[in-house]
Formats: sequence, C-alpha cells, structure tokens
Amino acid sequence: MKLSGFELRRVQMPLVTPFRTSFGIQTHRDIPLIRAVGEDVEGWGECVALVDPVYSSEYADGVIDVMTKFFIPALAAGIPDAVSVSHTLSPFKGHRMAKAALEMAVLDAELRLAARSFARELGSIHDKVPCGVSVGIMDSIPQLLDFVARYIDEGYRRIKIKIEPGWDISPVAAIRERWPSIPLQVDANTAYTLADARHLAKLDDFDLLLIEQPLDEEDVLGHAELARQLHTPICLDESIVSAASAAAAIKLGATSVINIKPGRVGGYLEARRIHDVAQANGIPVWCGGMVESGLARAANIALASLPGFTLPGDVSASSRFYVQDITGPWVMEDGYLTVPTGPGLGVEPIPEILEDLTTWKRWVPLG
Ligand code: NPG
Repeated sequence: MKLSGFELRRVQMPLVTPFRTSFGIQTHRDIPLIRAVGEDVEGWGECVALVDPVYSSEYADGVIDVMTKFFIPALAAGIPDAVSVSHTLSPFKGHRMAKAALEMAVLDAELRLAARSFARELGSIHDKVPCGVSVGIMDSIPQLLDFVARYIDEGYRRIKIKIEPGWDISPVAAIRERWPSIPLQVDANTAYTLADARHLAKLDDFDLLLIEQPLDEEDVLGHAELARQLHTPICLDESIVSAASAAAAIKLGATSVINIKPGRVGGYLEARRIHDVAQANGIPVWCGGMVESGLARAANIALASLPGFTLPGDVSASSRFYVQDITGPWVMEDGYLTVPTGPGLGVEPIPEILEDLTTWKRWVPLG
C-alpha cells in the first residue's frame, strides 16, 4: 500500500459526567488520533492511552513521541499491508497502544481500498451486539443507584461497577437488593492484594458474572491463587497484553474469562488472536472499552461480534460518555448496537466537529 504519511492529532472531548476509577477521575478524554494518508485512500486510527500513565505505562505525550521518533520512520521502509505493521515494529519493545493505533489506521485504509469492513475482516458472525455499561465510583450509594437505574432504563443489558477498597461490598449489595437478576460484574483495576482474598470472597454472595483484575497486572500467580479461594470468576484485563500472555494466564488458572481491549494488546489483529486462543480453551471473552470516540467504538463493535464474545462488553452508546461524538453518534436500540458494515470502520469523523475538538496536529511524512 502506498502511503505518503501520517497526520497525528490530539482531540479533547468533554465527558457528560466525571468518570471515577481507582486510578483517578476523568472529566474529559484527550485522544491521540492518527490519519494514514495515501494517494486515493485514508484510514483512521485511535490511541487509547490516557494523558497520565495510571492505567498502563503508556501516556498520550509518550505515544506521540514514540510514533514520531521511532515507529513512523521505521514504517517508511514500506507498509505492504496492516499485517506488516506489527512485524515491522516488533524490534521496539512495548508501546502496544501506540502500535495498535498505527495498525488500526493502516488496516482502515487497506480495508477501505478493498471495500471490506472490519467486521468481515475480523470474522464477525452477528449483525448487532449487546451493550454493557461501566459505572464509575460514586460519592454515595443513592447516587450510584440513580445512575444504574438510568442505565437500565436506557436498555443496557449488563452493569459493571468500579470497585476499590472502601467501595466494594456495600455498593454491590445495594444493586443486588434492588435488581436481583440484572447481569452484574465488578472491576477493581488492580486495587487489591492477595491479602484481601477473604474480603473479596464476600462478593461470592451476589451472583456476579465476574470480578475484573483485582490484583496487580504482573501478579498472574496471585490471581491463580485468588481463583482457588473465590467462587466468583476472575477476569483479567491489564495482565493480558498478548495472545502469549493470555495462553499463559489460562494455563495457570489465573483467568476464566478475558477482557479483550485491542489497544492494550497491540491492535485488532492481536485481539483476534487472543479471541482464538480463548475460544480454543473454552474461555469466554468480552470487549473492553477505554472511553473511545466513535471511531474506535466502531471497530470495537465489529470485534465484539466475533463468536467467542459471549458476554456483553463495555460497548456503550456514544451518549454514555459524550454529548458530541466526532463521528455520527452510536445510538443503542433495545440494548444493542448495530455492527457497521461499510468499508473499513464504516464511519468517519465529521470534519467541522473534528476541527473544533482538535487541540494539536502534526504531519509526519513517510520517508
Ligand atoms: O465503556 O468505554 C467504556 C469504559 C469502560 O470502565 C471502562 N474502562 O478500566 O476498563 C477500564 C476502564 C478504562 C477507561 C480504562 C479508560 C482506561 C481508560
């Protein structure tokens, strides 16, 4: 594929309501976007890294730096197709979110040229996917119940709440008391240690779908030990960075469900490999979310329509996070989003909105 370069950009998108997790409060999303530009095609990539390295070691300024200094110069040797991107970048360690965004842009360009959708390319088998919603840590239980009630009214088919020490058993108990059978799960974002095992076992009373990433991302053996002490299934997120790490975690008994986030694992192609590894081992997967704009949301919806994605993901309508999405809004119908079928992502940024939200832009030529 003949590309002349990449346009890097930062967009600043205010959130409809602050989103609090154990790693901080977000009031807006500052997203690095990448446009791959060729003679008669372009493709869009979105990077999920946060501004601060608090979810993973990557952060937005670092993403722009590593792309500009190392990744794009390396790609100047030629980009035959999207599959070649991760291979060309493999001498560089880590930086999976940055690699994922570049691969996404190239894959979008390649698929637009071939008039093929992400869904078709990845192996989709559904034309719509059920939506789950992720609910941040709140100031009080009544406030939490108000938000959950609103999301259930809107049609969300699964609730996930963020937990941390001091905000875990009682919010779960309060939701279960009011909605005894709503599919419910919790996400700890590494906030506990194995010493909390007996406390976390209290969650076993609430028929949760899973507990997500209770321990440190490197503590895979700790998760295996915790799994022996809890009935609630353990689902790894931060610890799973590749198909190889997924295979190892499964083998060790550290995870019985996997959250697949394409950005965290280096791209949609590696995400599909993790799906395949999990499926071969009888492990259900679901698609995680990183408060994406409508661009990566489109690709996530496509990924979530693969056969192994048997649990609702953190795949929500644009309105869950944004008043104004940079693409047309993703609108939920009866708790589902429709899988896009147009070429590539099937959506594009709306030019005026994109320009309005852009805070920084740079053209990086290939060669
Ligand atoms: O629905 O997009 C969504 C958000 C889901 O809670 C969610 N994501 O830890 O999984 C997470 C969390 C997150 C958001 C992590 C933003 C990092 C950045």
